[in-house]
Amino acid sequence: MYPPPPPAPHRDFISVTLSLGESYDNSKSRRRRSCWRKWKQLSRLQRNVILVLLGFLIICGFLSYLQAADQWKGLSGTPAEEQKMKPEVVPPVLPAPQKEGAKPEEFPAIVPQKQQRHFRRGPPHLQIRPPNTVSKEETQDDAKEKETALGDAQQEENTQRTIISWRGAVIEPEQATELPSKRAEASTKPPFLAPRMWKNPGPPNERQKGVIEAFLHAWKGYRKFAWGHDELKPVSKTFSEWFGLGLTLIDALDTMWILGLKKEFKEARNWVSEKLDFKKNVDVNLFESTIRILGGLLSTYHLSGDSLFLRKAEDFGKRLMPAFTTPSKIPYSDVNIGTGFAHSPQWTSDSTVAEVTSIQLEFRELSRLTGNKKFQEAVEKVTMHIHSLSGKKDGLVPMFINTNSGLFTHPGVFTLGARADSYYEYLLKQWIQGGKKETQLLEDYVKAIEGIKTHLLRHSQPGMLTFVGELAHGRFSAKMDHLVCFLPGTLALGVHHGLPADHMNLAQSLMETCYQMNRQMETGLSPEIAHFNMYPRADHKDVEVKPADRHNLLRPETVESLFYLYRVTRDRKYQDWGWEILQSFNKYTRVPSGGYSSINNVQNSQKPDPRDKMESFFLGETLKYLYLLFSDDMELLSLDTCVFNTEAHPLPIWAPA
Ligand code: DMJ
Repeated sequence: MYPPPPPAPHRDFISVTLSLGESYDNSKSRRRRSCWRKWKQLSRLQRNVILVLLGFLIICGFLSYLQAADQWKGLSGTPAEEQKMKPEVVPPVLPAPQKEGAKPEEFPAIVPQKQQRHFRRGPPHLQIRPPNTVSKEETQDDAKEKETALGDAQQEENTQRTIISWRGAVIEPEQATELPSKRAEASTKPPFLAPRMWKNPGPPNERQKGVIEAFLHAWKGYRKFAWGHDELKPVSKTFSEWFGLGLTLIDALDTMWILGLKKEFKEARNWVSEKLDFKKNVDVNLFESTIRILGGLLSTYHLSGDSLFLRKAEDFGKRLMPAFTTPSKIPYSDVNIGTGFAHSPQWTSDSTVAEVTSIQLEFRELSRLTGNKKFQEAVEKVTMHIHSLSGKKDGLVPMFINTNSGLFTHPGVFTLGARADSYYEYLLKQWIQGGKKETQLLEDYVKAIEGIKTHLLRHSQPGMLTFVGELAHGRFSAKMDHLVCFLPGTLALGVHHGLPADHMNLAQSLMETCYQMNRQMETGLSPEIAHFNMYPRADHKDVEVKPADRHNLLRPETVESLFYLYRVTRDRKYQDWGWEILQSFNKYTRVPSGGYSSINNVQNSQKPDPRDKMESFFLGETLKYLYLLFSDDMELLSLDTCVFNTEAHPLPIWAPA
């Protein structure tokens, strides 16, 4: 046999036992079975102890579930899961909308909400969400919310706009598409008071038509030779600049609205929309720009409902705020609206008392409309400060105040004319604006009127005209600025709002005097300053004028007071006096090519000598008051719903009595 076959290799075997039909089973049933086996192996005692423990744990769990559910309900009224999903609350940017007539101290304070705590478990770093992601998400959500809010606000505002009509004509929504600042809008809608302040009047009467004709003549000159500039120089057919902000145009906006000059208003509105830019390196006088520009924009907003004017007013108001950054908080006289640099005049660190106390109506209203309290706070600090300041004489204030020390300077000189006049006017008007609640303003006003009676009131010879003179270090001067002729109107306004009847007697006597200051001049127009004759002399008249004071700047004060006197007494003589004055303006100050000019000599009807300047207040105030004086409609800008600022711009009374 061939060699034998090699031995079979040695093989190792692993024995694997497969139990067929019985696979690896970790199923619940198997686990249950083995648990059951173990349970069975326990003694009876062990089993009972476990059962008791289990029962106890179940009861505890159920009770704590009930308690937690109650707490969640109490907190949110929403299920706990929903509560977890809520985004974090963002602190409010502005206070909630204010109620009309709310006192400043009643305004809700801005209380930033506490950041919610995170109750997630884990190491601290896990609790901090990545800032980018969070802010992005939140910003998007916020943006969406704001968009919706703005949309709603705009829709509602548009609805309101369609209610406002121009003498019956519905205002086109496209005239008023711009919104006030997003900040103001997103959190509080401006309380829109035009419907209360402004009701469409009937057609103008003959005298009112005379005013419209005068306005259109003045506007013709401004439009042709000075469009978009501050003042018309009607004789030289050019313009002059003061602030470079279209002063006459802004001052005249609400007059055009009131006179029903739709075409002119629309054209001026377009200029404001397209050309008026406050981003300008220019110094403005705080007082003059507040009463004319801020006041003009605010009242035009109220009359027209066009939020363009509110947006502009807010922008301008913010640019004026640096004026208040003085050590005493008494504002500087001037501020650069482009750079924010505020300062006193070069020769002094004083401000004028009338100037720092006659910006309150406008700033307070701006705060009410925008929800931004800083405007109101700044001006009310000034009011409070002057209220408690020593150096007054029975309520009469000196003319200057220092911006560093906050003290009156040049004490001992008292006048109702330039540099002090509108201090008295704004005491009363703020009291009216605020709904007659700020009694300290009223007290200061009433006290001052008593001070006037005691120290400044005299009678002239031979006509016994009552006039308001001046006091300088105990010496009386029989000098009265035409500016003082605001006083009869202010006194009458006070009486209309419930002040003592003897104020009305004084108002009527002073009104007569102011009329005579016009009447006794050859031109029928008042000089800038009059001197009264106090001693009986055969060849002397009651009113005398010095050569340096014979000019007339087309000022409004006499016709302003005539308006109030007529509203309060309904005595037609006041309308007639106003009509005479309008005739005189037409005869001696009208420039044929367009516009009216201030004149140098009210005592020479042959040669009144034009000064070649039409002040913005001729359109803002003088013609407006004449138009209102000639109206028999007491509801036309009623004294019960609005208060005129010192530049004749009507602002709403917050809570009429
Ligand atoms: C206007 O600017 C205001 O009426 C101000 O109060 C005084 N001066 C002029 C008008 O005369």
